[in-house]
Amino acid sequence: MADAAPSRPLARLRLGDREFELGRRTLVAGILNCTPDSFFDGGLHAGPREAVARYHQMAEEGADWIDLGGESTRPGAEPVPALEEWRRVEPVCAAARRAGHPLPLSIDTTKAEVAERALDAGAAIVNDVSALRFDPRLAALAARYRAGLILMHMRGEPRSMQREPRYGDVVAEVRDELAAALRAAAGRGVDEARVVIDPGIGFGKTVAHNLEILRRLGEFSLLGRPVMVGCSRKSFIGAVCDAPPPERLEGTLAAHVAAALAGAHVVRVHDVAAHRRALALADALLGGPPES
Ligand code: HH2
Repeated sequence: MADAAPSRPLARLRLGDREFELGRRTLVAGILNCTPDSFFDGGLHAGPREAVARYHQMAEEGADWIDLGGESTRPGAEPVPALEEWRRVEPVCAAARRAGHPLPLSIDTTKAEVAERALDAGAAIVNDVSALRFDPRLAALAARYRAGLILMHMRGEPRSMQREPRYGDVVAEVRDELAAALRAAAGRGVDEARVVIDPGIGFGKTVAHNLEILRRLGEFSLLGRPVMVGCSRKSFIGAVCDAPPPERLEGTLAAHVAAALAGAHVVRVHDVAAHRRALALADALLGGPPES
């Protein structure tokens, strides 16, 4: 009989001098938006004290890394000046450093000025939702600091990306555009072993496009890099589950379990503890822990 069990290819990720094998367990990147206007947690962690408390809370809940952002990229969002963006995230970078970086920190920015300050403060990964389109200097910077680099796919820019996005074959086109971004990164000195790819759920995609990407996520493994996915409380979940952002946890867990079974190595989430529990099941189905 054919083996119908889901599987996930292992993938290696280099950060600094260290090399990690991804895929035995789904990694959880906890979202920490120090913004007044993010679509779900906007304003909740905008103050330094709340942001630092949230960092420690997500670490205790079992996050594998923290993705720190100071600019919302929700549809329609306006860009924030680099200095203001850095002012928002700096207290968390400082607190993480004081705590001896118990978890790797990724800086979710499209600006080299912000990324450089975060890398100086000890961030290990640059999360670029424009895949080097907005600020190509991010590539040389990531290379110089020997940091990880997340290349996320987006069509257009946040201000306008949801105006009638069109694709022929969305998976093939997103994958080809990510392949081109990977080549551009390598051309600017980035070691491919440091790159994570992300199809950019909700970034210039309709509900149908997002569902198609999740269904066929396994096709992204052809690029040979770890795959990250971020569905957390996004509007396609609202559309499918008929729920506003505060009521999208169950849909988010379902989407991320499906993503893990289809090959995601990392999921980007607002709700760390709930994901740890849900993903334990996905990982068990994939043949990983628990061992007993
Ligand atoms: N989604 C958001 C922001 N950054 N980075 C990656 N790699 N993948 C994603 O899917 C992704 C991302 C948008 O979500 P959120 O940060 O929750 O909201 P906002 O942009 O409003 O701050």
